[in-house]
Amino acid sequence: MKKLIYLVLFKTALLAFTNVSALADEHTEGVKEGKAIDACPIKLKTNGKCEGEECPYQINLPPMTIQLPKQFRLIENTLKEVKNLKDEVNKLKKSCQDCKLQADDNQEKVSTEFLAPNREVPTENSKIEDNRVKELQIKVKKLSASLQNAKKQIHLLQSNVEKRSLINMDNVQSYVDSKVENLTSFLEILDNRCSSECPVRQSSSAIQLVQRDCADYYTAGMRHNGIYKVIPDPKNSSFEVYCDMESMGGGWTVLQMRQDGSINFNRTWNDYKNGFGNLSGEFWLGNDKIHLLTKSKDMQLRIELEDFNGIRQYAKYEQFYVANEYLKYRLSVTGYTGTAGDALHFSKHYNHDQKFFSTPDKDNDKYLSGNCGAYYSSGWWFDKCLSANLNGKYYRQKYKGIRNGIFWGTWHGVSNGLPNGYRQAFKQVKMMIRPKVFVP
Ligand SMILES: [Ca+2]
Repeated sequence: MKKLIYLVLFKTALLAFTNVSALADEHTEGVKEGKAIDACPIKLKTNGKCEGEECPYQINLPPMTIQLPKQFRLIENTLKEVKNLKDEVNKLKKSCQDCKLQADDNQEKVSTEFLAPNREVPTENSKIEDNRVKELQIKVKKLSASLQNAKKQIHLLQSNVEKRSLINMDNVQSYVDSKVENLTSFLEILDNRCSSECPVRQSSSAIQLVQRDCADYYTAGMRHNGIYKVIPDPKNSSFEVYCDMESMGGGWTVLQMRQDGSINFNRTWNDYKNGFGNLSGEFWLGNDKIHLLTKSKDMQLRIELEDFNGIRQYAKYEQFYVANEYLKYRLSVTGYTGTAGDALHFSKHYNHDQKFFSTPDKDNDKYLSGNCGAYYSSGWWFDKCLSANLNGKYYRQKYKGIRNGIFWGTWHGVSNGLPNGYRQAFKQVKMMIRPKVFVP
């Protein structure tokens, strides 16, 4: 019964094969002839012994070629592409792995360089690394603390050095000043001793005729304004001065006069030392002469000012003295009274008292960044730089720009400023001295 079933199955398979073959033959003419040459290549034979009714059979089929539709070509190409892609992916995968290995290597190197001197025992290694990191952290903290400390020390030293240099400069300056003053007073004592003890000079009638300043002439009866010859110091030669015998009781020796701008006051140290201008017009008497006049007697100073609105005011100082050239003609001025205001002692930062004389060619001022004399085109006892300057440029009307004109910082309206940035100008300025003890 089973044999019959197998036979039917075999026949069906053979029929199916024949059908397929026929189908194939319809499409390919060339193959038809080749198939005719190999006649009946299908073989069926028994294979081994039968066991009961069941017998094994073996069927041999010839090699088979099946023509597939065109679309299968696409599948082939796709398969090729898939293969190529697979290769690419594999390559990339490998190179990625290489990269990762390299990266890991580097990381390891870096970490070992800084943290792990001992690589043999990884477990102990990490502990050692931790300790070393802690040590380093402590060291860094210590170093930063000592750096902070050093920085503080440097700042302290710097400020000390600055203080010391300032103190030293002041010390040196005051030391030199005091020495020169001692010498000056010693010379004066010698002078006085000589004039009192020297019989020749005492008997000289010429000395009694000497007028030391305009006050002496006034006392001697002279009442006219004009030029007189004075000898404030017997050791020095005589020189001419302009005497104001009419203003404010008379007896005034005039040190400076501005009235028309005819004389240029932008002058050198030597010009201010010796004096310049015209005694009957505008002039500066000269610092050496002013020194001698203020040295011979205690002098008071009177400053008279008049602006172009016809306003006249004055400033009077009870004590006025100008030191010698060695002391850079240092100004001593105190005891203000008057109407014009105390511009010589304007403020803590602008104070002309005890200041040296400066000129455009000689910087003795307190202004560290430059020369006030050059900046304000005149000689004066500049501070840093000025609240008063009677030797400034003579402007015939209010002016703009640098305040290099004749200036008096306490003049009415000066602190508020003129409209449009204009500056005050002065028509007339006069500086004159008279002995404190003078009685008109
Ligand atoms: Ca200066």
